[in-house]
Amino acid sequence: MAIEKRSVCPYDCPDACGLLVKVASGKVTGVRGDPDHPFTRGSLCPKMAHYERTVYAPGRLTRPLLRTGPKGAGQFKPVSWDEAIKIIVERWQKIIAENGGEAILPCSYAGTMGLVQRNAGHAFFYRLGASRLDRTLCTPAKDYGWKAVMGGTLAPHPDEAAASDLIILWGLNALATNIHFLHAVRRAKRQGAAVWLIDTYANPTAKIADRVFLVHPGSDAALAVAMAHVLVRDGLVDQAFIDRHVQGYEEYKREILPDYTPTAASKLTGLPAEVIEEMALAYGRAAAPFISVGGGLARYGNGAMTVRAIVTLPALTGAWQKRGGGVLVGVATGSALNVSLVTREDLMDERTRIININQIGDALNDLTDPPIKSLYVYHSNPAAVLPDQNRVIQGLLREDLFTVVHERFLTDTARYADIVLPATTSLEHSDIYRAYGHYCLQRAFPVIAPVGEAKSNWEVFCLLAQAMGFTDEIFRRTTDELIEEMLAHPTPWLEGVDMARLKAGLPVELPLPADYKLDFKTPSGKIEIYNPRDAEPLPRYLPPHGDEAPFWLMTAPSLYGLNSSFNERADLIRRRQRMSLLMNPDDATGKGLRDGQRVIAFNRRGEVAFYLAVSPAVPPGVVVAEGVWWLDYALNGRTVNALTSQRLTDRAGGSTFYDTKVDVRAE
Ligand SMILES: Nc1nc2c(c(=O)[nH]1)N[C@H]1C(S)=C(S)[C@@H](COP(=O)(O)OP(=O)(O)OC[C@H]3O[C@@H](n4cnc5c(=O)[nH]c(N)nc54)[C@H](O)[C@@H]3O)O[C@H]1N2
Ligand SMILES: Nc1nc2c(c(=O)[nH]1)N[C@H]1C(S)=C(S)[C@@H](COP(=O)(O)OP(=O)(O)OC[C@H]3O[C@@H](n4cnc5c(=O)[nH]c(N)nc54)[C@H](O)[C@@H]3O)O[C@H]1N2
Ligand code: SF4
Ligand SMILES: [Mo]
Repeated sequence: MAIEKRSVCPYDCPDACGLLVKVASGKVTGVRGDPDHPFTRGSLCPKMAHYERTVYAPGRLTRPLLRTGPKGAGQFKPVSWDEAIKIIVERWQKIIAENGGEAILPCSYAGTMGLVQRNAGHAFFYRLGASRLDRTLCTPAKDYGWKAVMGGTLAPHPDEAAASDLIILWGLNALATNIHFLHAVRRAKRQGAAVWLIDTYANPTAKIADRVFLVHPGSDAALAVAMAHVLVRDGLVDQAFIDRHVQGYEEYKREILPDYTPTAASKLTGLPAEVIEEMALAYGRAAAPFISVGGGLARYGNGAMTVRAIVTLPALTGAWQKRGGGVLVGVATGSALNVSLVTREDLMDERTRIININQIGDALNDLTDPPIKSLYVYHSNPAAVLPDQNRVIQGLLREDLFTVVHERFLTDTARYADIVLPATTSLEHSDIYRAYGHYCLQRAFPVIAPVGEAKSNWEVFCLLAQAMGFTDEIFRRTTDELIEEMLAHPTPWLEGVDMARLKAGLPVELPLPADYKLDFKTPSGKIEIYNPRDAEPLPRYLPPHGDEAPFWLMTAPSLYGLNSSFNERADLIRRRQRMSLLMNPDDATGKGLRDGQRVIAFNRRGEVAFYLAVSPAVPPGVVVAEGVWWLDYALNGRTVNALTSQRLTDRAGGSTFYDTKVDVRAE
């Protein structure tokens, strides 16, 4: 007889859905959304509706593997865990003796968002003295932009958007990446709210928007500052709110806004000046406008500044004091649990060098003193998801690089490994999850036993620590003991939480203080349009990096994949169809290209073959490649990140995936 057990979706998605998992005779037979989850309310996205197909996918790794063929050939033989751990530790001890601990580099990212398994390697690698990794692949520039203006202010509760009369999805493909936010959007719409999408192409979310505004890639700051120009010019600002809560309004008005007329911004954004006027007036006249900002517009050389310019808007109209008004950049509840009990930075003897994850391609090939001699990858697929794929693969091909990959599947990266270790899925290990799109916390217990010989991230680091002779007590704890320890550590967030529910694996919502939206946690206690701590104290438009090529390349999310996850799923691959490049009909005609033919997108970093999909959803001068495919599906042995670059954002060392230009030719 089947029973249902609670769990949490572990993926890197703002929603962190509550799951009810059907189990019969020790096997998962189905998954549905947990109707008792306060934010996700019983629905799941198409990717997770059949999570059991991922758990039992034909490609699931069940035993440790040792490379037998050339690097990258994917030829391995099974070995025991004891053998695998022994090979790793002997090789590392030799590397440490010859080159020092910094010759070893961990590479992990966001395959699982659980606080223990996600951070499982930190204590071990600090203790080992390995090089450190700056994990800035996703949206550090977006977070920087928010903090530069708002400091540690709490984000508005996403469900508040239900009370808004104008919701702006600013570079957010919510239908693919944040579907449960749409619950509030739909409620607002039923009460007459307008919904706008501001994007670089009419992405799938366009169909739920009343208006779609397409801007030139990397130009949103010009739009935001020009909207501010009109708001001030036409007296649509809330002077009382500004006097009380805003720092730097006069400087912004005097030094920045005069240059940003709608006409000037039109040249940068491509939007007609009258449309910019219309947008500003509608924003200024809305009773409670709510902006939700996506990550894409921050993945440019000017990303942090763009976000600052957008975040400034509700300060001008006083939208913060209205129910339903404000701007949501991301929910930050990182301090709810004391994760340093797991990460244990104190185990680091000497501060070792830091390598930016976006620049692993160069680091693997160019670093000396010491060179990287070993890469340990867990819950990430760097060969597919990092920028500048040719450089990353060039590094992974090095005969003298000892690569270990702990994975659920034989990914693009695992193919280049010397040792592959099988990983559990989230249904096979414990963890505790927070979310970056809402205020819930939830603990998850294993629902089934590990498939084959799979082990969790934490278990593997405990084995490695023992084999290395590390006697620190932490490496003898279990995942559940670490979770209990975090839960026993008081934090302001946990006060007022029903701990019995949380410990039992039920979703709990962290309580928000009354009036939190007007409690501006910045050094001045005000919204800081003027930020004296930044070398650029006022928001303005800065140009993105760009490239010498005619088309901007949008490396946009897919509805049926999540970064490179879900490529194991035949059902989802069928829905994604094939590696396509979307192009505007006039551009295709201009290039003499036909719908459906094979083309090569290229720039100085690489060449990637796609099927051309001619589409009016894409404006001229832009091409779109949705989703990150595994190399198994590549047409010419490379996927989209062979085109993207290792350049960083203006602040916070972030990725610049969208700041990429290419040319296109027939294959
Ligand atoms: N189905 C699905 N869900 C996902 C993911 C996925 O890959 N697939 N990824 C997960 C992860 S790790 C993250 S970080 C989030 C990301 O979630 P989002 O923030 O929604 O996704 P982004 O990749 O940032 O892209 C959002 C939109 O930004 C647009 N965009 C690009 N450049 C610009 C610009 O200059 N201006 C404007 N206005 N728009 C621009 C893109 O065209 C795209 O439509 O989603 C998570 N959820
Ligand atoms: N071109 C382009 N590149 C992108 C993006 C894009 O939109 N376009 N998005 C970027 C963004 S926003 C992000 S956040 C990154 C994401 O980059 P990654 O975090 O590397 O994400 P995934 O591609 O999902 O790969 C995660 C891997 O972890 C494995 N895994 C899952 N759970 C576990 C576990 O418990 N243990 C172990 N050991 N393995 C596990 C999965 O099988 C999967 O292969 O990609 C970035 N790269
Ligand atoms: S990927 Fe996102 S929307 Fe889909 S089930 Fe997981 S948390 Fe929910
Ligand atoms: Mo991300």
